[in-house]
Amino acid sequence: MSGDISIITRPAGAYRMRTYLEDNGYSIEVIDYFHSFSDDSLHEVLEKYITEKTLFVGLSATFLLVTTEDRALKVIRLMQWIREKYPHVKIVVGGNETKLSIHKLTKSIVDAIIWGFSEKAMLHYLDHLSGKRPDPVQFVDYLGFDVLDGESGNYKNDTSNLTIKWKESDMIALNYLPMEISRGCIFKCSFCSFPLLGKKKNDYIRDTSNLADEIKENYERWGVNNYIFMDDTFNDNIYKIEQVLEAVRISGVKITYGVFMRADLMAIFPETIPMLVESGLKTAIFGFETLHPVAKKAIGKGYDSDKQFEAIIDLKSRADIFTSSGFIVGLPGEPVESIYQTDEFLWKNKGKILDSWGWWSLSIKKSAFTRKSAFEKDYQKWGYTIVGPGDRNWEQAQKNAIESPYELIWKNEHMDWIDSMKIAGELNSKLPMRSHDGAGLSAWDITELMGLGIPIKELIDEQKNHNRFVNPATAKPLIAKAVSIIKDYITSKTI
Ligand code: B12
Ligand code: SF4
Repeated sequence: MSGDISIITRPAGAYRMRTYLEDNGYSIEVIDYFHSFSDDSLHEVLEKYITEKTLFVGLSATFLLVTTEDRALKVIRLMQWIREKYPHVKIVVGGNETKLSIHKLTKSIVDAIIWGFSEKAMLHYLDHLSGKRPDPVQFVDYLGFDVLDGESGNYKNDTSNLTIKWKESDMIALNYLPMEISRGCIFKCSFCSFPLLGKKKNDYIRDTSNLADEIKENYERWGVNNYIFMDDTFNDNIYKIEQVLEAVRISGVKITYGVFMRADLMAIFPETIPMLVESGLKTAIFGFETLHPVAKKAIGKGYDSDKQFEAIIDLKSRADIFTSSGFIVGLPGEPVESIYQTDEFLWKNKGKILDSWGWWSLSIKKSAFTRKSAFEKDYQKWGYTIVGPGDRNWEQAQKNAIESPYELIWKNEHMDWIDSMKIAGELNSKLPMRSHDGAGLSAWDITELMGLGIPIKELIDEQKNHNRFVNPATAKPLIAKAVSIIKDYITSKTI
């Protein structure tokens, strides 16, 4: 076993796919914490589960950010091993499109790539492989791979049912699970490349009863009532919040959750604030990105900042809710001084408006098959020129823990990509790091730490009074317990 156990959080994608495929007659084994297994343990696990009937081994790439050579090579080694030992098994890469995760893969070890939400597309692929369906999936050649956009053509997924069925053999001993609420976002901010942007208001929202059933089942079977909600912009629709509140009521379970949302929508629809509180919101992650008037307008988030702050203060006055936001360095029209001014403002109001925040350098990806932001499609229009590929500064990028090989080095009137990384790194270095593993700041850790049993009030107070996420005395034994649960999970998969 390798010692790389740093992330307690787990992704939803593979579990959602398993639930869907098993509902359609297939049997799927999910091996989570892939990065924490040694090569030998991974071989043992695969030897245990792969039989002559096995159709495919899938790699879920949504969060498989292969930011180091080590991790990239681990993936390659595994795939080569599968290819040689089990030539009858297809190797499929899926999940949300990422160049980062496939940059070392070759066509000889990957049979297919299926990007994005893809329940229906994957079912078609398997039905053909297993002989249930004569017509094959129509892949497109992209960078030498057979690739399919999982949301294209007839593959639109039915999102009224987004159930994830957890099993005894999954690691459900921690009170912390992801749950899908809806897909897509009604907005189309110009830097954003989330899937299904600009959707119609009530598209891709799951049914209230379907959500209520999952909340109830997870509580009754596993004692879980603390969630991270999978939703790009939770409050982009009042109807959706009403439905979630209703689902929580029907389930009879008091839940807590963390989620992405927008503060301008709370200001415009103040009636949603008590609803958010009542439904169990505990960690709100806002996407301010900038406070600069020109940059705000350029990205499509131009609403009055003061009104947004008032809405957050209102939200915080009603319950213990941890608030945070991401900010981007390098947006159109924003000079360097403005970024430092924003940071100063955030520190001055720390705990009053935002409890924490993070700075990111603006990313302009080289290319993408399924998703491109407006900036990526037409960067000149926004005042950017491209100076070169990101790989040139791989070492620097690694130092800043930024996954660069598929980034472009951009330049605008105020800075270039390297400057923006440096500024983001400098500003983030003043913020508390996750004390248990030294990893970067993330408000999602708050939800995770709540799942370990640390009360939200303590987490907010620690952050405010000591500028640290957790009191090490409280957290250490809990984190040790979590790590031992993960280790037990790994052992359980190999024996
Ligand atoms: C919630 C979320 C988070 C949460 C995750 C919490 C958690 N435990 O899961 C937090 C805030 C922690 C987070 C962090 C980050 N995130 Co994020 N996040 C999301 C978000 C909004 C939802 C993800 C999700 O679970 N969706 C629901 C599941 C069901 O969808 P899914 O994973 O895509 O799975 C579906 C399909 O892809 C498919 N599938 C999945 N696996 C497989 C495997 C096979 C073989 C097949 C065939 C299909 C398949 O089946 C599922 C059903 O269709 C997405 C945007 C989005 N709308 O997807 C961004 C997103 C995944 N995040 C993104 C990024 C960049 C990050 C960060 C790197 C940000 C940062 N710089 O720190 C970090 C990385 C964290 C890490 N340690 O790896 C990018 C990923 C881009 C990429 N892959 O390169 C996305 C797509 C947003 C974007 N910019 O477009 N994120
Ligand atoms: S940045 Fe947020 S609000 Fe804007 S389009 Fe992306 S998910 Fe939607």
